[in-house]
Amino acid sequence: MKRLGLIALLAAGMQAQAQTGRVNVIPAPVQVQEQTGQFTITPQTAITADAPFGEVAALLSEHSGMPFRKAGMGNVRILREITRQVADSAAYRLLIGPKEIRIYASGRAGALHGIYTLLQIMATQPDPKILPAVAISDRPRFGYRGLHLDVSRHFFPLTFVYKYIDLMAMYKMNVFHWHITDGAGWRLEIKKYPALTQKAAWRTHANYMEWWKSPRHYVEEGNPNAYGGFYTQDEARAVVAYAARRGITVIPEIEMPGHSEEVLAVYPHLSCAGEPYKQSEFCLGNDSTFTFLEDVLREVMDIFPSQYIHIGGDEADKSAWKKCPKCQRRMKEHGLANEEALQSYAVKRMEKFLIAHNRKLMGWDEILEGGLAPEATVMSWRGEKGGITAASEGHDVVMTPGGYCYFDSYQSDPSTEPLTIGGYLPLSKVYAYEPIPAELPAEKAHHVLGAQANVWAEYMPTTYQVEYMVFPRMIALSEVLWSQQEKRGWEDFKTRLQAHYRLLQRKQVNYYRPSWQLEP
Ligand code: TNX
Repeated sequence: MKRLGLIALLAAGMQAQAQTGRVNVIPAPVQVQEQTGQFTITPQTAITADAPFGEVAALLSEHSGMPFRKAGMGNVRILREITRQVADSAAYRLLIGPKEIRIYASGRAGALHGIYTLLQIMATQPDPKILPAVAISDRPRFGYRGLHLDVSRHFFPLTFVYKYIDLMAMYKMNVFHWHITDGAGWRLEIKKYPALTQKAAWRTHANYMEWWKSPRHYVEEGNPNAYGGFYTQDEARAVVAYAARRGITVIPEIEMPGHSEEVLAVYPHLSCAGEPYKQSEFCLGNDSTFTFLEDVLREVMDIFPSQYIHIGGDEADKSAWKKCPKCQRRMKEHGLANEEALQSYAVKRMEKFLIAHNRKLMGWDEILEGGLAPEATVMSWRGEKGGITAASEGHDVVMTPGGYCYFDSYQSDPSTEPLTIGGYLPLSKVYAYEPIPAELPAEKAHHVLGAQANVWAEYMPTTYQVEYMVFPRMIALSEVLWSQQEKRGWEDFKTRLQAHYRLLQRKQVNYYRPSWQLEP
């Protein structure tokens, strides 16, 4: 009996040992030293923090269930340390030992990154209460690590926006680009222009692909056949605060001059023809257009404290301006040689307005055409060319080239996948992306702030589908953007990723399960 008891005890010990897996952090930290031993979370485990990190500690407590003790000793400690190792305010050190967990950071961003690494280790372990001992030192490579969401083509509820932000934070993504307006529906309450949400947010078909082929009709909110929705200003403010608490900046995008059918449907006097459904672009010869846009941006800036305001600028069809006497008059008046120059005039005018309000303009790479606004930041989406040009001219750039960053494309053999807009972007290709183009002179490389994946929702009618398209590709992008180049390795990433499927399952994410045999 006695011997059996000993064997049982040994077996139990071995089992506990076997339950501790490897440390599988994504994005890969600068340094990971795995050690022997483990930390076991018990009901006695508690968090304490140096004064500047009280809020970070509260967040860790909310996500982990471990209590936060404002005064007194806890064995999970978030400490302010100003040494060379964590001089960068986004850097941190995380030490998991048998008796204590310690996070060191010099700034709030670093402390947040530390707690997310800890939460990730918990969520990827077989038993989230038994953590392997480890010493991690870490800091980011790029300062802009973005993910976008189109809520116009299909509307996604607030609860999903929160989930999206939570998942971004888990992978240290730090910019949420919220595409809140487009031809398929306006999604933000604007007090001065109520028709934008009483009508331009509601259309006749739930499915975008059916709707855009039919005469484009918007209906009043409350119509029994209306599909759509919008966020109130209070809701958008709550999203901004929720994201900020997790280290994420929300950049709003208000589309202009193109992709604006929904506005012109309810305020037709802002189009060249003065009629709805005739064109997608604002009339740029009309002063009311600028009044409208400035009024809208004033309310937008009041909600979103981000340094950048994204004004779109993509895919404007210039033919209506060619036929419009007001646009032609404006061109003459300002010596603008063609319609591209007219668009450039409008973008520069918006930039002046934003700068006067202490903000910066960001736009899609079409804003290069006809001359870039003096301080604009360019989002390079039609390949890397626009980004290279802008950075060479000394402008800041965010890379989002379609071939690497468009998560609306197929991630596997199309015959086995739900319908998408097209293109092929397997996980391995996202992982292979290098945001600094080889052609860019080295002394201009600092203009590449980072990169972003775009999630256009034409073919994503549900949040379930959005999750499927974003995961695990966003996880690969997070490593591209955060990890030092020499720390990146596809085989090692794939091994670590296996443990992250556990995290995605625990968070009820509908991710795509890659079939490695099919991957090139
Ligand atoms: C181009 S990317 C667009 C979007 C579409 C997307 C589909 C960009 C600036 N404009 O309006 O949704 O392609 O991939």
